[in-house]
Amino acid sequence: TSVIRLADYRPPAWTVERVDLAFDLGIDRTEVAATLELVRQADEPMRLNGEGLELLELSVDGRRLGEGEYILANGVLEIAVDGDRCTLATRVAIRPAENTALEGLYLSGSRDKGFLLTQCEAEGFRHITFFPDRPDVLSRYTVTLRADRARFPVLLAGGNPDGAGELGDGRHWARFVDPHPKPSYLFAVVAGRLERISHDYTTADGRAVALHIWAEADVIDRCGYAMDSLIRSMQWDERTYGRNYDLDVFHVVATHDFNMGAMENKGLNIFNAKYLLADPDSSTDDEYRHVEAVVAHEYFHNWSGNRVTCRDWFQLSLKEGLTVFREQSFSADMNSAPLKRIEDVALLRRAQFPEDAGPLSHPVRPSQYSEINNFYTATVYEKGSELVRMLAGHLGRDGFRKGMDLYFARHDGQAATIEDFLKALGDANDADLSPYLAWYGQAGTPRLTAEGRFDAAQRRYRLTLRQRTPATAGQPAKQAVPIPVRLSLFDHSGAALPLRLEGEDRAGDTERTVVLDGAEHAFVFEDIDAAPVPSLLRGFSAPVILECDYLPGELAILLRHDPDGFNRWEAGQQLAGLAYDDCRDGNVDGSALRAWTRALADLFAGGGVDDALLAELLTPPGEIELVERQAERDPERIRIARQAMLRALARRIGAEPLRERYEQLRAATSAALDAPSQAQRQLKRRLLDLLALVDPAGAAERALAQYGQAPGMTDRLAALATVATYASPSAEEPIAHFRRRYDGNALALDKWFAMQAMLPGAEALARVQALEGDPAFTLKNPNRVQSLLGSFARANPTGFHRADGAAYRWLADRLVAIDALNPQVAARIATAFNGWKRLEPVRREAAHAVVAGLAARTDLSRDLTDILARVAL
Ligand code: BAL
Ligand code: ZN
Repeated sequence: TSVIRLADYRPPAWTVERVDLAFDLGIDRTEVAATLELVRQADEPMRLNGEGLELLELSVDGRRLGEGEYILANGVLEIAVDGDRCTLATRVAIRPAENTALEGLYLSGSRDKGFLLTQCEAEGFRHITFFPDRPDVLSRYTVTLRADRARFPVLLAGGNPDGAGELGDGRHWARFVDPHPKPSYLFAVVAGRLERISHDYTTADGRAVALHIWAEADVIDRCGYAMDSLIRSMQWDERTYGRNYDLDVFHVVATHDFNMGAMENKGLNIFNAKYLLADPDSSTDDEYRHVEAVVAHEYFHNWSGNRVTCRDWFQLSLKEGLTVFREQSFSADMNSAPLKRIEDVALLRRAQFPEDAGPLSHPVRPSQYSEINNFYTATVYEKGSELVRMLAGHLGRDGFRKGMDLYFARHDGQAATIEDFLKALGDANDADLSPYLAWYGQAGTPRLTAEGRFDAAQRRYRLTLRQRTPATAGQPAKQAVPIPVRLSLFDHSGAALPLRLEGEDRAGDTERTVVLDGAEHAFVFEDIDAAPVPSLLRGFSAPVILECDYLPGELAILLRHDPDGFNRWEAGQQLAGLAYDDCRDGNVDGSALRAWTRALADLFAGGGVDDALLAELLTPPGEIELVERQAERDPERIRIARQAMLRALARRIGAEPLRERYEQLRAATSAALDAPSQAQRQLKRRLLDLLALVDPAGAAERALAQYGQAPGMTDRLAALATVATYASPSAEEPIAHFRRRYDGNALALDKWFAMQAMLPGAEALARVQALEGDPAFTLKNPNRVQSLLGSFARANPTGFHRADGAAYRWLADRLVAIDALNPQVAARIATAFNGWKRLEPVRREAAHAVVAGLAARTDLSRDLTDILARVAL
């Protein structure tokens, strides 16, 4: 397969000023007539992308071209044209119902009831019409849709409505004009039987906007929370960044058949139903938060992505990292900032750190790709957001806002680069941010080592910071990056000390940020009376792995006393890591295990920590994160050690206090969505799981009762998972009950499949295979495949990594089948093999055989081939 390189970027030889598209929509066959006004930019032939298009007609400046007057090969239509401008007209036919890859125009749902929709990012538009399908070609779109009115009563495209009417013979039409030039990946149409909810919104700058959320009739009553979230997002972007919406109408559409989470098409966002629909009976608290976050994310793209877009796909993080950062800030403002930060950092560690440490590692701005769809990754999104967070931290709140204002003003209507972004932020603040570019070009998670030396005679504390980034796939040599380290020093009573660095005349705050911008630097703090406990990387000020030889007791001081919820959690996570080491090494009386359990038991008993934070503190790093602490990875042993540390914690707290606190929370149970109610549910779940380790019968009884009485999905699903994990025979009945209760509710069934796919142990494979036989299971629906196969392969280490390799072989078989339908989905699931090289020898051998076998095939998609080739290396 061919490789595309950032270094080879060249501006487009022809751009498109205007596009006029007319669709004659049909499920089996749709005709697309396109008229493009092209302008020459370089002395080259015109080249347009097109895949899977049946070319019916082609003309230039009104003259039809015959064969021999153009070349159509390998997805490129090449025409030699004289002059600097021309009008190109094409007519093509496409086949939506046959499109199982869900890229371009396709059918969601069944032939008789479903609707048509598009997905164009990254390169889907070329499956609809011939076009220079690259993000640096920005054009004004006019779109006319024609279709049978009874079958397609609703016709939508991006932009403002510009007329509609009847055509006779039962057909109708609608036209849309988008005044904002946009790249082809933001084009969208939707047609079918959909219902809507609406809201009249007025922007801060006075524009009346009709907001419409569309969904199929059976789920339209679950869109209210998304509408509320959209309104909050619009207001927040006006308030926080001065960004107003810029069309008269904003559509959002829900579909059950979608490869991504959602898509920010200009004026016509399309959502995976999973991230749009919410109701208490079928959605968990986490899902409510995800709906709010994803609605915000897609809306925020209207400026960070749409008005200012990416020059090429290497710059993907320019819009994604920035928009994730904006979304995280929004969610922190709407909910609890420390809890949001805990959630985001936990996700980064669970998803991005392993990616960055394995064969699929790549920089936030990759330098090459063979399939761009495989770069919508945790690195581009989550690490990308961390980089923006460091820049924002560097500039401060007002400086960052000034920088963003300049970025939007300077690049509005343009396709920009990461350099443009750093330059605008820097120019607005007279700052040089170019050292941060190194972060964008370098893969791997830096290790930050901290070493403290206290000098009693001089009353000084010398903190030496060093950095090193391990070699990653294809990138052996690494350079130093600027690492902002927010820090405090605590004395042993838990009080934060005022900080005065050597050379300063006065002590400042108790918290400050130092920047390590070379391989090593020592920071000397004055007026320190006793050896302090450093609290480093506060707020997770840089996406690095901290290596610091803390004594367990020192971390316990931070865990007990730090006033900041996030830092307290972070100290607890580090201490839990040491406690895990004790359990792994069979050291049941280890000092770290004792310090961790004692501190948490005291916090539990003391009652000074709110429910939500307590639930987080009681959750040590998961099995996937803990693999980093093993030389030879054996998921079974990791689970055993982790369960042992949780059991030690439960014993230390005591079964009776666990039961008592659980009962108090149970008595207060409601379905309310406010933060305290959510926190109660979260804590209740933790307590039930801890109780199961010391009082299995008592926990099972309570979980069964909770399942029966649950007022909403959060309590219901948590109870079901606890019973199924710790008392599996008694789970059969509630599992069957859940299945019947939610028959026909796709999103609830996804959770039912996923919960079972994640039940630990070697027997998980047989369960998953049995679930494949459920009539609701299909390989054609991405959400269903993710919920069963994805959850099993990527979130059930003991199940997937069976020592006999049976799960590897089974997954390989399914990957081939999925790939034939939907390459993007197959490629995503195949990333489960990312860490195979660091497994213990028996599993490694088994995984190797499977990966090598798959990688040797020549009949797989470019998407899957690319992942396999990199994983197998
Ligand atoms: N642009 C793809 C989906 C998203 O990140 O919003
Ligand atoms: Zn995005």
